[in-house]
Amino acid sequence: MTLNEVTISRAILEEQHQVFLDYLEMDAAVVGGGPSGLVCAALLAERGIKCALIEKKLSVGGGMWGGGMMFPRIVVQEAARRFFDRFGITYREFEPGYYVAKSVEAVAKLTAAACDAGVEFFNLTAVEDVMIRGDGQVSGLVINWSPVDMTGLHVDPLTVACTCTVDATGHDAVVARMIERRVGDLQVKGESFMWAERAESQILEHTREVFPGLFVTGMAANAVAGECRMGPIFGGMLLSGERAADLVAARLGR
Ligand code: 48F
Repeated sequence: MTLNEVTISRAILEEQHQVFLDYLEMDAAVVGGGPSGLVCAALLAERGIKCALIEKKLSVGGGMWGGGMMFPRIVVQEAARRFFDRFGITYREFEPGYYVAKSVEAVAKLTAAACDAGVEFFNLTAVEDVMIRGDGQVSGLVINWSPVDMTGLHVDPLTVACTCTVDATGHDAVVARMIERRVGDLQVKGESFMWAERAESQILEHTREVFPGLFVTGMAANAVAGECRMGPIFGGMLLSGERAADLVAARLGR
């Protein structure tokens, strides 16, 4: 066999073109591939829900790679240890109730779980706006290539339709803020000071549908609520991703 460069190009273009066409309409779009988004997308796809994860960076993983202050270790508490077991993430008990794992392994295993479940990944793709029509629901996302966004090129975007959208964009709550700017009834209060116990215990309450068709998870949920931040303890992110998946599935009747 002699390798043909054009065949390689054709394989990539035809395959991704078909996938893109297929995902112009989907059940759920998760915006942001940090820990909460990865868990949410994986658990949605596991239920057979057609779900895409849209990530503006080259790689998914968000703030998990860096552990705490670039020491590549993360901690979860007892309430979330089951996620380490479920996703096959190696860990050790540091003190009763505190479990420590490698951040790189955690990202890799969550990503692998999402792949295995059937999540379709659109990386290097930035969500720059939402579609809201007469029914007042978020019914689609306006997307563009991240390099277009980063370089400020004047290139019009494309739009995908989704029944449910999950804002998993972390501390900036990017999607919620897009709506806040133009619609009065959604307020993004912004995250509050570091207080791990409070932030972790409140996050499930803040993980909810904040606007018709828009759910928030992870730090985006705490940011919308004006809740505290928690630093490199990640149990709340995993639990929140699971809660968001439950809420979206219920909305979709699945
Ligand atoms: O920040 P991030 O990891 O979100 P998270 O799941 O987890 C927070 C933790 O990492 C940590 C913490 C808790 O322990 O405090 O910070 O809430 O990941 C958010 C992802 O969203 C992407 C961004 O690149 C990152 O990977 N993102 C942000 N804006 C957009 C986006 C956008 N407009 N379009 C697509 N992706």
